[in-house]
Amino acid sequence: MDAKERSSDKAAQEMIERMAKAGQQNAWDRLDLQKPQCGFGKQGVCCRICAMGPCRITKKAKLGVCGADVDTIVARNFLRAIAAGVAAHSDHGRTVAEVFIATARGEAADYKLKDTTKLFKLAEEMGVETKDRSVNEIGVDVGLIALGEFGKPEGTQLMARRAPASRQEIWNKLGVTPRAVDREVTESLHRSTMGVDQDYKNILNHASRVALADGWGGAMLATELQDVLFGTPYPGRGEVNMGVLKKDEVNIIVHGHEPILSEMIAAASQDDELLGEAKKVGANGITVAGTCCTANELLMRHGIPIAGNFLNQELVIATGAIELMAVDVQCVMQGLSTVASCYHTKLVTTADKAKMSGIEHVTIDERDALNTAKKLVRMAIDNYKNRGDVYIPKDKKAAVGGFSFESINYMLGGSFRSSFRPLNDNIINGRIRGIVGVVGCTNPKMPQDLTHTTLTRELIKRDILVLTTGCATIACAKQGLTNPKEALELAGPGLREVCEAVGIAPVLACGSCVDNTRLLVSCSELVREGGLGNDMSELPVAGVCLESVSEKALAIGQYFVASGALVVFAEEVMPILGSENVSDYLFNGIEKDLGGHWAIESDPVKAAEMIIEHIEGKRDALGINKEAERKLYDMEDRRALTVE
Ligand code: BF8
Ligand code: SF4
Repeated sequence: MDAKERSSDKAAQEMIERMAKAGQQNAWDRLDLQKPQCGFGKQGVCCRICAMGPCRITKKAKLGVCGADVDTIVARNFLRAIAAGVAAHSDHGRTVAEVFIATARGEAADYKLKDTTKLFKLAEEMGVETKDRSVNEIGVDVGLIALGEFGKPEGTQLMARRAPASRQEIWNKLGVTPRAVDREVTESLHRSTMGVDQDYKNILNHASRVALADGWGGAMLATELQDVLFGTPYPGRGEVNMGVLKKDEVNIIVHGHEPILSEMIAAASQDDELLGEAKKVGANGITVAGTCCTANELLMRHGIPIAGNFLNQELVIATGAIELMAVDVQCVMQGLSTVASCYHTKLVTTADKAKMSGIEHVTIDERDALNTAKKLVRMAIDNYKNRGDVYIPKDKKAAVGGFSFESINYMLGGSFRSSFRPLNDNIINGRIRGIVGVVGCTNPKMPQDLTHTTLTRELIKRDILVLTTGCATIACAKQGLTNPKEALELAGPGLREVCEAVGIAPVLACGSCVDNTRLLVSCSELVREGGLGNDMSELPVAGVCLESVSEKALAIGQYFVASGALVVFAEEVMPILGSENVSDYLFNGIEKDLGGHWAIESDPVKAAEMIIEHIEGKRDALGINKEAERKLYDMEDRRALTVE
């Protein structure tokens, strides 16, 4: 297959060709070798939960050996995938909580509770006394309460109280208000084992509950605690794509998800002693760049460059310019070890729960984090002399990141009174038609980045503000869409006017995948601010991910649906179509229960149309389209009067 069909990213195309010439394999090649992929898996109709199986549902065999029907099997698989996604985000959150507590207790000297304003806000929300207490004392209590949310024996998620009252009522009525994360994940596995829950709607209800434990629990806590620990992001500049690598410097890639590691490597790379050592080996400096969500975390907080998203991870190594790639958890392809072995690149795993066979492991211990990071940087410096042939594509774009909930609030409301009011007003007056979250991965089944960027262009052209997270953010940034200068040219007149006045791009980079919770908090605030209905399901908003890869994306999709939003995925990545009942419930029926629903569309332009129609429908229902029309009519009237 031609490199252009594999990726819409020019730098990636060059690297794909370079790897092909060298006879090296990447994800696209492995996908080709997997073809044709299993139709049963794609439809979600294969079950291997018990030893009477594996069973798969066909025209001839309509039931599994235990008698499970297609609805049960598809729903169970969907629930299990979501539970795995929830476990991933939430385990990340739990690690952050542990480091947070160690920091507050003074056991992790290299970290600090940086954002005390946010700490005090969290303390208030959690009922932690702040009067006459030190930051660290408050921090210990906040950290312990947060850690409790993952496994507390009783009660529901504290963060779920951030949702509008109407939303909480809907959850309570349906019995899906999330309890402890561990409990919801455990119950997901229990319910979906052989011979337990056999009512697809009941299974899907729990899919909502476990997903909500992520969105309004584990992942939200990950974001909140990271903000306190590393600083709440505010808009800042950075650069994106492989052109950020430097031919004459030691290049280090940090890849994965938890900023615990990358924050320290970024700090270590600025150490004078290490910079001196780099000089001694003939390098002009040390460049740290990120891939995947870790990259978003670093761009958001420090403006550290991004080398690429999920499908770039192998390509980056093939530049021959990477001295060391340090990985922690999630979305780390095992294929990296093969590519790294073709170059001088040292691949190092750092999380004890995520090792790779035959790959060096250096544990990041929070009690000695900076020294561990320095050790890794030193390994990179030592490796500089082993470089062979280097080819770095030139492509890179200026990007702006850093749109936390707090910074959006600040940018819009100004320094005197941070507020969502101007955003609500501009949605009501129709300059901004609505808000869409363009999120998620890059999948070799589709040309890399193309659906995210085509869709985003369509949306901003039609005056829809785009908030983006995860690898979709990097896709947009690679094409200049998060850069106000370039992107404003592509925005519709209303959106452009608002963005120009505030000084932002029409596409706001909101961070990593756990940071999708920033979007939930923003939706909640849109309701609270007033004028856009009483519940999140009334808002002119939607979420979309057409290049999804990970189970985490399904968890995110489900918690947005269960929070009242429309969520659009591509058919190729939605393993539920084997059951008409499950599909019908997720595409339609669930709306009656939770106000949101799933939809399938693979074509980005058609997906944009679908979303716009949904947004206009919500606007009609709110009566704000009528208001805008009436205003226009009044103006015409007035003009007519003046002429007379
Ligand atoms: O959590 S967007 S490929 S990197 S799963 Fe993975 Fe998907 Fe990228 Fe981050 Ni999110
Ligand atoms: Fe087959 Fe039922 Fe066992 Fe699944 S649980 S493998 S459908 S027998």
